[in-house]
Amino acid sequence: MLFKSATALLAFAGLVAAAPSTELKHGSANVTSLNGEFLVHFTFDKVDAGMNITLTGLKGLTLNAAINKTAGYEYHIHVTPVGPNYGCAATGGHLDPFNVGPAPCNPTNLTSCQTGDLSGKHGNILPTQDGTFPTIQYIDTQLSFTEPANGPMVGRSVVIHNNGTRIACGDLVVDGYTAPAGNATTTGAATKPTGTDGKSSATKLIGSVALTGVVALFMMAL
Ligand SMILES: [Cu+2]
Repeated sequence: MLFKSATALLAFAGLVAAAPSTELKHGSANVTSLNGEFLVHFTFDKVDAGMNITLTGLKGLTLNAAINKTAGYEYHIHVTPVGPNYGCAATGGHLDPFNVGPAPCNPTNLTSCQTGDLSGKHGNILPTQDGTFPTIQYIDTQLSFTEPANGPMVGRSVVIHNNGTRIACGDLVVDGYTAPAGNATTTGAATKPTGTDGKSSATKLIGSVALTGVVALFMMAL
């Protein structure tokens, strides 16, 4: 009888432990401008080595528009979302949770690079005659949807520059993440997202309480 209820409890614990997790795995950004003259689509996928990033140039990054034709276009993750009417100024500075500052990024020494300085680490977008380019793909080893606690990727934006000027921007939308109400971040030192953590911690707590009960019942049965 006792063993029977322990089995039932174990089955219950298994069900609780199997509750769906809300791990953040994928994000994307449509980086554009108010008049739609520029459009680059970004994707961000969590992988073991960091963040797998792709860029597809759909429109506008032309040789003709590039002020510095050999340097091309810089682009970064900025700390805050895009403002009304594609106000790229509202996006604040670069994501820089380790306070590296604006010194030039040396891609062979990542400690010299701001976390959000994607073009500093991986190279500028080179302009093309018609302004489109096929998918560029790389893995960034510094970026994470959840770390560091004071500067993860959630709630950010992506901005493309032409010789310094912000020409296009878009919110970095992370699947499964909802910004905590009233948490308008204005610096790189963002608070840790709490949108999904609370739920998963509660689930884990219920799971461990149930397991503790099972262990106690087994010990009584012995
Ligand atoms: Cu920027």
